[in-house]
Amino acid sequence: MTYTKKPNVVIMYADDLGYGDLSCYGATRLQTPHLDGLAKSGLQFTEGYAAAATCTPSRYSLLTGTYPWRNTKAAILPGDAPLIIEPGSPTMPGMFQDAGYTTGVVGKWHLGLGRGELDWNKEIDPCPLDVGFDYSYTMAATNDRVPCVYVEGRNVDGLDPDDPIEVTYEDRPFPGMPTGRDNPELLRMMYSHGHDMSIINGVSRIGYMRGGTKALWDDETMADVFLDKAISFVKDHADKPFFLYYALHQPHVPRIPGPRFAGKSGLGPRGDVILELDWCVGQMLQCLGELGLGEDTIVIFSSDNGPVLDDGYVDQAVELAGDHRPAGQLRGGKYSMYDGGTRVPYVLSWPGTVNPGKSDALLCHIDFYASFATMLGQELSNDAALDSFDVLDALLGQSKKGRRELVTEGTQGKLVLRQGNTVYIPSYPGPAINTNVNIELGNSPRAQLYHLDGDLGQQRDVADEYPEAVAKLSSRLTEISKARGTRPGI
Ligand code: NG6
Ligand code: CA
Repeated sequence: MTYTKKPNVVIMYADDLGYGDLSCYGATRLQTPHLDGLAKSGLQFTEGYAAAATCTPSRYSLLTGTYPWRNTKAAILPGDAPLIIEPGSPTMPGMFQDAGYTTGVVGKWHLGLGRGELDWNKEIDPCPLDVGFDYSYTMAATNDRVPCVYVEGRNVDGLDPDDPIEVTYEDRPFPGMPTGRDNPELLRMMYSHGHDMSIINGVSRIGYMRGGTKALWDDETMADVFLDKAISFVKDHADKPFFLYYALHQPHVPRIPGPRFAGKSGLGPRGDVILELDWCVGQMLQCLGELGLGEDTIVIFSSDNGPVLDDGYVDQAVELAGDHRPAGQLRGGKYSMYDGGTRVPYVLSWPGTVNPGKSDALLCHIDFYASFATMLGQELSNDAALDSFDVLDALLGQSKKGRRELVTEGTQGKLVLRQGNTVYIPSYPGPAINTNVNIELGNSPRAQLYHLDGDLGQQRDVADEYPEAVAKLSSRLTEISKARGTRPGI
């Protein structure tokens, strides 16, 4: 199938949303009508993966089409980390630019800024504008990391030059500035692990900052701020093709919903911000509809990694979860090598072109790059998208066949190989469970093998029964990890 028109592409990307967190993926304690509607109008994938079980690596792969562990810097970054994508190197947004699109990123960035020792009071170089985006309005890292300010293009938004910002990730609090550790009486949400440094808006974060008072974000309005910027971008570029990466911050910690959603889910702040996320998606879909762009726009929704309940704040996520299972029937969650770490909600809609339905094609976010390059007739250079597969037919529902094999990453460098329905987890040192977050990580002194057919929850390790399969998968994983890339033709 060839596509003569150039559809807009909007990727809405949640932060730490699990496979079981949406009602269209089986949640019953939460209702997510806008996302359910999107899934109903498009293709709902049941075997869609993020490339990694944490944010930075996963987003790195989304934008570069390359496995994150090929770049040793692609680990959870501090808020003052340098940009880990080389300016001028091939990226998916850059490919969209080459195809004549205007490109934008709004929301969570977490891929680093500058070249190190960044002065937040000067022009930020490099930034998203140097790796394929025409427009950017982001938070530098995460909502639990300083600096708690928005960055528009090369500048901190709303910064008063007379009140410069200072940021450090060394264990060096600014004299006289309160911290969660020393001033718990100032906190409106207590930390449970980590997150005991600078206090911003009554919430202690990771890292220390001082100054920039007028530029500080307000957690309650963050959803509205990002939504407004995302909608303005769409409106401003409605008359020609655009690519928007709308990286929503929910339901990452600290979970602080706007007043309309506070207390509405019955599951505490984590549930409330999922309702808020769903509403934001609904607003974006409504905007596209009102502009008459419905049939001209591919809308994708997914999440950067699996779910976690207690990720460092006492917000009752564990106590109020009841029988809600954020990873659905999958084992593990965020940080985990089990499927709960990387298998995520994954929906694509293109009304009028893609027939609604469900698909169990094996897909990964890493594949958008090569797939959309094919859709747009863009050639990929030899150093681009090193692990991205053209699965366009599966993405658009023309085929049920996606990838045959996929490598996912738990925490840094801990790789898992899925081939067909078989999952191989090598032996890795380390604790079986991260007791802070209470998630099974998948570390074991012995290699593990699971057949997902009939064992979706990875409960029956069959490694002992299939030693030959284990040996083969082990050498294949070594081969993949030593190769320059896996994309056919490179
Ligand atoms: C961890 C943080 C966690 C979260 C995560 C990044 C602690 C104890 N934990 O180091 O709260 O911020 O990093 O999440 O500090 S991610 O979704 O961006 O990968
Ligand atoms: Ca995340």
